[in-house]
Amino acid sequence: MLQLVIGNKNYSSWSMRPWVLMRHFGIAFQEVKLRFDFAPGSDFYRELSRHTPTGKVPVLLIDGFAVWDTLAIAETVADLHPGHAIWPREPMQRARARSLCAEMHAGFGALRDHCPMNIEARLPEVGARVMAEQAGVRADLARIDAMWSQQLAASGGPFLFGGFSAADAYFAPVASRIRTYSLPISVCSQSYVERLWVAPGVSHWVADALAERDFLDFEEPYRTCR
Ligand SMILES: N[C@@H](CCC(=O)N[C@@H](CS)C(=O)NCC(=O)O)C(=O)O
Repeated sequence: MLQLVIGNKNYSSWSMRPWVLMRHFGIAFQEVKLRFDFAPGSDFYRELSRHTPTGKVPVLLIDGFAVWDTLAIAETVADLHPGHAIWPREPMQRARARSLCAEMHAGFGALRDHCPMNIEARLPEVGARVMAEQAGVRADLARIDAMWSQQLAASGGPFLFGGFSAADAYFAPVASRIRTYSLPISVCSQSYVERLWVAPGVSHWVADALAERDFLDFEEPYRTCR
């Protein structure tokens, strides 16, 4: 049995990726949601420590055997389900998809720091301020825009490598940030954001996130009232 340990759906960008991926491909799994609480010794960390030494979600449990870190989970899901094109089938395209995911995994720190995922929020004024003040965010966004535009032109869309793949699951939280903060991107990339938003796995996660209504002050650096 597959179980996926995740955090709050409104906030947990890393949890979103494997959840969306498995849901998109119709891979059955049980969701185990742990409410975010990053205080030392919290229930979140205590429960998580049963599965991973990292103190971070997501964790995939295969009959109780733990796989942690999103990239490892994506690779493991692909291993477990070779019948699904989790990665593009063509080897060079697969290599490119892995490059983009690794780039996301290791990078875009300014965007992540200044525009944390908050699916429910609409914060265009914060986005405008961050774009004006943070060169790092502008650089991250420019790279994402270029990456998506090149990839969509090469593949013909509708997703980065044609059909939905791990790469699209990887960028779903970026699409969320672009929407929440109204970050300016090209028409081509914006239309990709809108397609991604209504893709089956992504739209299910978003619906759950909107229904969650579990707002946490430490995840809300920009909102003073709701
Ligand atoms: N590299 C990890 C990052 C996971 C991560 O940072 N998860 C956050 C939630 S989105 C978390 O669990 N944070 C808890 C903490 O930092 O203590 C992955 O790819 O899964």
